[in-house]
Amino acid sequence: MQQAQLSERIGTLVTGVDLTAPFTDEVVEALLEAMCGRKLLVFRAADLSAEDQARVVDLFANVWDERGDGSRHIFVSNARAGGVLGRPDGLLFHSDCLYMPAPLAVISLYAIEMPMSPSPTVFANSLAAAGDLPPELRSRLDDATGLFVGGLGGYERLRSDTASDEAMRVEHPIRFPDALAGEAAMLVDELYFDRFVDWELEESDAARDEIHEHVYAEHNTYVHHWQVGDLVVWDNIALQHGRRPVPDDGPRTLRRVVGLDRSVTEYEHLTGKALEIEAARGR
Ligand SMILES: O=C(O)CCC(=O)C(=O)O
Ligand SMILES: [Fe+2]
Repeated sequence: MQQAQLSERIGTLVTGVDLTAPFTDEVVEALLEAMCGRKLLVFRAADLSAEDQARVVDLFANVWDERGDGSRHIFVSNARAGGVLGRPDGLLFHSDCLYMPAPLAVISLYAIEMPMSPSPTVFANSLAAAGDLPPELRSRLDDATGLFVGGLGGYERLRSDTASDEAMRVEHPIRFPDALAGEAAMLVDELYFDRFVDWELEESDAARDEIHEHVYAEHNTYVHHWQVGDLVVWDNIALQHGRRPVPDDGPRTLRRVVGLDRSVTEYEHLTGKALEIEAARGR
């Protein structure tokens, strides 16, 4: 197995591993170590099956059947019936499902078809950025709690005060434990983070802005330009991701398999029902 670093703080391109056969103990150990250190792995794998994709995710977390139909995958697509996130809009930086009691631990996307100029997915290492904060702000976050608001879709930021009653609301420690990294991450994203609990709103918004300057700094990000056959697997707690607008020049389809931390029980996460509603809305 060989690795090549993709950016200063995020990602490694893994080659020399056969994803269609069971992994040896040695490879499992190397992949866990790579995920811990680099937070995102890229594989180039032509014609990867959904089962093989799930076997990769299963190395890092319990595969979660998002739609609840036994298929264990969905499509992020502007072209497939039942696909999600298919609008041409960009997506604000986020970690998936921060508005749930149990956010996803791992996300994987496999590029099945890409348009002429595919819009990239951009990643930011919020865990690493915690170390760049001024010491005073950093130590204030140690025992801070965040309020997260959202739902499926995720094109626009909701605020707790104005969001509907149905919007999910949940509180998490800002320095959220990241089992894969073996250290605490920093959950302050653009999309779902509403505010620091018990801070003055003005102070909370100012801290959010200051944190984002560090999180989205160029040296702290990685831009993935998709090619058909790319499998990208990442730590959803350590990293945030966003998307530049999808150009209207053809089908863009990614097969998505996700995982929950091994300690999570089903009822702490979402059922497939909400996804069905979203797919029916055609987003
Ligand atoms: O379409 C993309 O580039 C990213 C989609 C996304 O946010 C997700 O699958 O969680
Ligand atoms: Fe996402």
